[in-house]
Amino acid sequence: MLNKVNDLVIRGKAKLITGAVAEALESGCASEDILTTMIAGMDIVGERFKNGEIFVPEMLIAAKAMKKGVEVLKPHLASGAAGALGKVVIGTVAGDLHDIGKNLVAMMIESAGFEVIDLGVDVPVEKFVAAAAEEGVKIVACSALLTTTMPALEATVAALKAAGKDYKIMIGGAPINQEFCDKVGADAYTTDAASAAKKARELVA
Ligand code: B12
Repeated sequence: MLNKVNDLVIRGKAKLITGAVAEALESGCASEDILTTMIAGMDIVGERFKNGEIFVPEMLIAAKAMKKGVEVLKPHLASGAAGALGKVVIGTVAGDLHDIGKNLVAMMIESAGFEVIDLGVDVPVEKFVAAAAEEGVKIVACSALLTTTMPALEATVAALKAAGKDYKIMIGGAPINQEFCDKVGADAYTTDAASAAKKARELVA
C-alpha cells in the first residue's frame, strides 16, 4: 500500500494518488507513515534530477502528485486548537519557488495551535519584515531549498533581527543545518515539519 503511494509520487500520478492515499488510510496505515513514504518519493525524484535522469517538468508533476496526496492526508495530520498560541508568519525566501516542505511545516504548526500567516513563495525580505511587524506575531519561519537562496535566507534573518521586534526566527529547508542557523543568528532550526511544530511550541512556552 505504502509502496504504491511512493511509486505514484515518483511517477507524478496526481489523479491516482488521491485514491491510493485514501485506500492506505482506510486499510489502517498511519498518516505519518504515508507522509514519510511520499517525502521519500520526492527524495528519489531529487536524486534522479541530480543524476540527469529526469528534468524540471518531471519534478513539477511529481510535486503536483505530492500536493494532491497531502490534501487527502491533511485532516488526518492536523488536529490542534486553532490560533491559541499566537501568530506564525511563514514563507519561502526570495528567489525560491519550493513550497511543499514549507506547506507541511505550516500545516503542522497550525495543528500545534498557532494561527499561520502564509506569505507563499519567493517572498521579498521587506514582505517578511512587514508581516512580522503585525500585532501578535510570535514566530517567523523561513524556508529555503536551494543553496543559491541561502544568502536570501541570511538577508531575511538579518532584516528581521534588525527590526528589533519581539518574535523568534525559525529557519529550515534541505540545505540548512544547525551550523548555518548559528552563523546567521536565527533562534531555531529543525529538520522536518513535526519537529518544527514541536520547536515552535517550545519557543513560545
Ligand atoms: C519538487 C522539487 C522542485 C519543484 C518545486 C515544486 C513546489 N511547488 O515546491 C520545481 C520543479 C518547481 C523545482 C524547481 C527547481 N529546483 Co527543485 N526540487 C524539488 C525536489 C525534487 C523536492 C522538494 C520537496 O518538495 N521535498 C519534499 C519536502 C517535504 O521536503 P523539504 O522541502 O526538504 O521540506 C522539509 C524540510 O526541509 C523541512 N523544512 C522545509 N522548510 C522549512 C522551514 C522551517 C522554518 C523549518 C523549521 C523546516 C523546514 O521540513 C519539511 C517537511 O519535513 C528537490 C529534491 C529534494 N529531495 O529536496 C529538488 C531540489 C531542491 N531542486 C533543485 C533544483 C536545482 C531546482 C531548480 C534550480 C532546477 C532548475 N534547473 O530549474 C529549480 C529552482 C526553482 C526555484 N527558483 O525555486 C535541487 C537543489 C540543489 C541545491 N543544492 O541547491 C534539488 C535538491 C534537486 C537536486 N537533487 O538537485 N524543484
